[in-house]
Amino acid sequence: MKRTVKLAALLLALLPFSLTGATKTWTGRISDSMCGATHKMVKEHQQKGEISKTASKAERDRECTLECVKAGGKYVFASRGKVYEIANQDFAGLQQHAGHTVKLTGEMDGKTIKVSEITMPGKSEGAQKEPKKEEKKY
Ligand SMILES: [Cu+2]
Repeated sequence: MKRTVKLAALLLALLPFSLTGATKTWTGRISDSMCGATHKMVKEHQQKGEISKTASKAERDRECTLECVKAGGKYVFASRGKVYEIANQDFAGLQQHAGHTVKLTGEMDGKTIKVSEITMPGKSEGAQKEPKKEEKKY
């Protein structure tokens, strides 16, 4: 039973790839162009009162990304130590998953990705690995 479901999911997942060829999925974090892979702006945001000083690491990463974008930064995708630009900044999932570790699907052109889908990895399988409080918060 489980096997059949997995196989069906695999086939469904492969279908768009075979059609376009250039579409891929990566695991990484939605960050911002001011911070890149690490959120070095957190302290600055906290001094301005934009981020609570008692915020958890996950909250800080998320708030930092949102505040940096508000301040003129752009959403970026940080994966395996590299930072990729995102072509379609207005993609709804970017704000929704700011600061989150996600599975991002899109087409890469040089160092820029045009996003077509953003999902949270392990929501169905390894949900217990992720801290519960983060789900409640957002
Ligand atoms: Cu930031």
